[in-house]
Amino acid sequence: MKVEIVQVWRNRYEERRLSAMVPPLTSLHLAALVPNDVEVAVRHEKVSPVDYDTDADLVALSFFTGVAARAYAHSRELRRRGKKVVMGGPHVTMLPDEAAAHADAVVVGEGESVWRRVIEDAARGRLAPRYQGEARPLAGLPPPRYDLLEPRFAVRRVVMATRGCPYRCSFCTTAVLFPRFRTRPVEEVVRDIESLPGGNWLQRKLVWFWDDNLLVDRRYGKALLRAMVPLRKWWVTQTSLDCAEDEELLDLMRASGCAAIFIGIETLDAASLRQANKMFAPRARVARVAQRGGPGALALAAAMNGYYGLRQLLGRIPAAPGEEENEPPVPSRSIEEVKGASEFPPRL
Ligand code: B12
Ligand code: SF4
Repeated sequence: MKVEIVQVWRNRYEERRLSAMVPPLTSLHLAALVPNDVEVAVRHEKVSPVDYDTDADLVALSFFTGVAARAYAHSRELRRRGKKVVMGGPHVTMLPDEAAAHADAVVVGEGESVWRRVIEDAARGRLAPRYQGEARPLAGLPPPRYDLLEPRFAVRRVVMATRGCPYRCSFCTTAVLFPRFRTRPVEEVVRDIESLPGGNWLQRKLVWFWDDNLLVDRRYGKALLRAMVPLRKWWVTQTSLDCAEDEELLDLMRASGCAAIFIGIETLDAASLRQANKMFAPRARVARVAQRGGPGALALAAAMNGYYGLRQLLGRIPAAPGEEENEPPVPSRSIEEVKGASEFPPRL
């Protein structure tokens, strides 16, 4: 029995050839959960086209909404050649009935609780049309199969320490995909970070956390960062603005090698923020963090201005009705003030 896990992809800008910078964790993680006696391969469409004549018995397609139509087209071709196709991921979780019309089976929600069963059922020729995953505790997950990742990706050490986010911004799908906020044992995260052999200097140095809000649980975030200090890595993540006002956390971010963070500011318009249920990042807080100076402002400046080519790691939602177009996110003078005095990324 052979399983091939395919991350479906389409470049947003057809005329531009995007480099293969950083892969998602999904296929490497699902590959690690495949039983030992089953052969497994992973493929990201960004770097290798889907092989309709693959020798795999079961093809697992993972995709988000923007590429759903493409995933359905792949499925049609694969099934025409007698392959069994199972689908999962954000789009399938949100529109399972639509996806089910294009697959032999769909997995709704998180995969851990059902993925093994899917493979066993496929091996017996008895795939069920639908499997419902549960949001289970995350202790005991195996390290991702980094060894299977295509060599073209510039960043290889992709990790996830938490799942979900306790906030409920109305535009965000996180609460549907990962219904409860959960953390992994720090020692297992450190094990994953250390588990990838080889690679070039940057690939060994840089850790990319794909968490939705890595530092939102302060106690956990601090424990993780403390454990990371001796690893002497650089790391990148997404988190929410409230982290920029916790001095101890910021000190730990610097000491553990924070190279850049992505902060979703979205908008500074109060009515839009209320509509988005994102009142924890109001204009006053953004300005306060920027104007106060110190590491909080540096973290924000790092997020807004970028360092070492990691530019504009700032999430912004286009103007909502009634909101002024192109309003600068914070007084640019404040940003200019904090820029330049940066200690990010730290010199290790
Ligand atoms: C890495 C990532 C990216 C990367 C790489 C994407 C890629 N495919 O190569 C980059 C930065 C390029 C990116 C871009 C975008 N992304 Co993105 N991205 C992520 C992120 C942060 C992590 C994905 C990951 O590794 N997750 C870890 C694994 C463990 O979780 P998972 O993928 O959900 O898989 C679990 C289950 O879903 C399930 N599962 C998934 N697939 C399958 C398949 C099978 C067969 C089975 C059994 C189970 C299964 O099992 C897994 C374990 O439980 C997610 C958010 C998140 N935290 O997941 C957003 C996310 C996938 N992205 C999203 C979006 C919207 C985008 C953009 C459109 C954003 C934008 N406006 O520009 C762009 C699209 C780019 C394009 N080309 O069109 C949304 C998708 C929502 C949707 N409706 O589909 C997400 C969910 C973020 C969010 N909360 O809104 N993204
Ligand atoms: S803080 Fe970020 S991850 Fe959390 S719900 Fe809001 S947008 Fe989603």
